[in-house]
Amino acid sequence: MKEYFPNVSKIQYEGETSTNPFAFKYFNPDEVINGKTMKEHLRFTLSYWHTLCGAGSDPFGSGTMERPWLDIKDPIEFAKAKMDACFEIMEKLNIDFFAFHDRDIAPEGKTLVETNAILDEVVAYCDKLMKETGKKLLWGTANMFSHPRFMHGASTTCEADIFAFAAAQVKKAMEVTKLLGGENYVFWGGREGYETLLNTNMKLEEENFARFLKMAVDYKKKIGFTGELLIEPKPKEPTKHQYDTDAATVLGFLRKYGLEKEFKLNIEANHATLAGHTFEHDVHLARINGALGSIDANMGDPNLGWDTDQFPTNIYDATYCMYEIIQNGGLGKGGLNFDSKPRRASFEPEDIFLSYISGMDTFAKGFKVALKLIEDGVLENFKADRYATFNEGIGKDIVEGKVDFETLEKYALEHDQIKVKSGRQEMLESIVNQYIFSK
Ligand code: XLS
Ligand code: CA
Ligand code: CA
Repeated sequence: MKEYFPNVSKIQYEGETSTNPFAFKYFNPDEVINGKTMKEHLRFTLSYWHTLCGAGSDPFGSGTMERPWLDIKDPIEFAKAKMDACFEIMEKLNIDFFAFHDRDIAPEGKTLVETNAILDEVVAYCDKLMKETGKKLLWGTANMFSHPRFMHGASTTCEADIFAFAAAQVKKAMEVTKLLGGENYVFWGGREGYETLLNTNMKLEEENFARFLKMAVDYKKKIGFTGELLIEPKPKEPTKHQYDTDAATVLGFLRKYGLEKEFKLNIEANHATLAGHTFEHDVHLARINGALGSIDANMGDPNLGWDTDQFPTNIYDATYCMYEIIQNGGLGKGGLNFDSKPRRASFEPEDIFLSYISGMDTFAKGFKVALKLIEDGVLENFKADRYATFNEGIGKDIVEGKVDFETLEKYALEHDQIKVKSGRQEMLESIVNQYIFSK
């Protein structure tokens, strides 16, 4: 097989004193922690769309990315070359999983029949490489946002024929995901939203969205796909109002339509922050509702109001995210998918590797910090003490549902000289810093 990145050899762990940019400083894949290797804990995943398809274009300029397969003219050969490159990158970075949209791995043909045939050919090639290398598919999904036919949405479109087309596309994408042993199937509502109520029947769109998801659940069961179905919230971009705004909105929607047992959430950092939350807020909310499925690991830029999908280098975000994942008992079938892309000016092939190294090291370090914080119980002990009044007396009665407003009024009239305690936020932040700074 052709080597696409001859200048980069397999990335090794050299430890935090290393000055080699092409080495891991914190991610030591085979280091065993609590009975599992770091690699098993973190389940790092390559995002096919950014890594193999991202051209580096933006609204002001064309693509910049130098990629060694760009001169291949035949569309199928082009697709297979990208697949080869994908496996080379995973091998060199010690990444076990990848994730894709149907249209990332194979181009569309002139008809849906032709498109499906092209997809089958590339999937067969992918299957062969997976069997040879042991690499795994974290999730598959359908791209129902790039093609102009989806300008009004896919399952929330105003055109019934488009709804049917979208259903056919998801059906096929689920089959392909199952064939490749995918551990999850993701729904990100690309154009499932709207721009103006002047032309939108939101009630019908929302109901159709639920109908679509129900059909997906039925089909999953019919074909015996045992992976997890995940919904990925995002508040805006491309549409002004995306229906899957954030974790809370999606959980409410799923409950309204009786779908809450069928779906978990794929939480993306940059989407949580665009929704006005912290990353850890949405991860935490998913966890305490038993719905934490997987993570799209990236970060936005607080100075830019859009989905910049940067490789995650923020140690606080990584630590707080890993804190939730550890408390969740891991991610199960989920993983840490780098839905991240190098900046437009980081255009050389080597930048792919440098970007992944930065993200992987950040999460590896965040994992260790979070684990230590949990083992030492610093934050959880503080929280337990902060809420201790609910463990006894009137607090216990409240929690156990033994009191009503009248009982509580009687109690309050007799206990109205109350002393409350400080929340100690700065102290806790300083403790977290200490755990991050100390070796
Ligand atoms: C776009 C989303 C998308 C999903 C998969 O903003 O992040 O890439 O992860 O469709
Ligand atoms: Ca994403
Ligand atoms: Ca994104």
